[in-house]
Amino acid sequence: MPTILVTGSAGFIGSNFVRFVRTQRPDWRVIAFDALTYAGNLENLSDCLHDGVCRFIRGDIADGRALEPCFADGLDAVVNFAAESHVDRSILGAQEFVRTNVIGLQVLLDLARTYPVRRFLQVSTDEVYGSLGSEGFFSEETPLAPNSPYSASKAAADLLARAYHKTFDLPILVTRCSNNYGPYQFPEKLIPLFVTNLLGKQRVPLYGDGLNVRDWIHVEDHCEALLTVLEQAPPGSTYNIGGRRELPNIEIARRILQHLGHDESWIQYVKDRPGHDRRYSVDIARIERDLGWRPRIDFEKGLAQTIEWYRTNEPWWRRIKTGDYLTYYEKQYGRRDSGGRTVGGVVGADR
Ligand code: NAD
Ligand code: TDX
Repeated sequence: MPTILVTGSAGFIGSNFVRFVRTQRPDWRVIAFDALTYAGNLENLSDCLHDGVCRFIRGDIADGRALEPCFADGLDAVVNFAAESHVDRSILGAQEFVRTNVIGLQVLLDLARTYPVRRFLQVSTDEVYGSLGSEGFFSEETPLAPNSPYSASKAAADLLARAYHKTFDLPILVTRCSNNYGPYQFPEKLIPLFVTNLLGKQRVPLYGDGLNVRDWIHVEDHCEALLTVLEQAPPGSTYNIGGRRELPNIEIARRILQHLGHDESWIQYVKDRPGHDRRYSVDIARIERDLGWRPRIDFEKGLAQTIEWYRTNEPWWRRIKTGDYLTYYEKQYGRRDSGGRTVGGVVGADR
């Protein structure tokens, strides 16, 4: 029975991936590891922790002592989602981005040298390629040219992963995905921020001229692509993942406004993000050709379902907006956070 370590498992994509693996590969043991930073919310995994499939460990990936017992028990695969992931926060301060996204990965990679694993998947982003004008797209051969402290830290991680494959023959896989949307996304990112603001009768802040373009993919399509790469891709390979659905931000805003019955007076144009990448567009020919994966979820349907998910799950995002979610772990499991980021503790079934 394979055992898989999923780091960053209480965040948006990590928690969706744990849920996806649980349904698609019910015989796998899942160790869900997460520091529970502001972006981590154990509520995202609440339906996964009591069925005997998944075990949760609170810990920091930059702390080898917290991670070592997981590796020492024997792992088949590691999927690393753990990261500081919000571009705007990286502009306010880059230190945590370097610590988690670069040093955290180095700690994980060194443990994978000491305790070999069959597969190590580093979840990266299309932002490492930088920005495009109105023409062209990113292929896996496009040179890395990151523009934000966030994307620079992710690019550094990609290069470190590559070096550990070349130097130590570690079975590294790297995926670079475009912008995700779907349930459980932290409401500081574009789509959940706009939806929850409007549900709370607040206007939506659109940066600059609103014409920056992103390539959108539903998180479930991303999870399916990740599982495909994990199981089928040759070690040392890199795959782009995307939704083939480019839209300027103003169009995202319009669709959300329309769905929720508001007009464009609810848009508030605000100062642009410094270094704001103009356009991302991901060429996914390699994963389609080599591994037979393609995105399946229609954007209009996926967006409508996502907006309805936020409407139905108002208590979930209200607890985030008020800060109550930060005490969920302690309330559920009676453990005290000493203020450090390496509080140990295991909850859920021990398999
Ligand atoms: P997220 O911010 O929602 O979740 C990140 C998780 O990592 C949180 O649960 C947080 O607690 C955890 N974490 C942070 N620092 C940690 C540390 N030091 N040790 C252990 N856990 C830590 O992010 P997300 O949107 O789910 O993104 C997951 C990954 O996918 C990231 O690596 C991101 O770069 C990448 N990615 C995201 C997108 C997107 O559109 N959201 C697109 C492409 C790639
Ligand atoms: O309030 C806002 N107003 C606005 O106009 C916010 C939060 C964003 N925007 C714009 C900036 C971007 O052009 O919307 C676009 C999307 O912004 P984010 O949701 O912050 O995502 P982005 O910066 O594109 O990065 C995301 O996709 C790639 C994730 O946060 C990254 O983790 C991932 O790697």
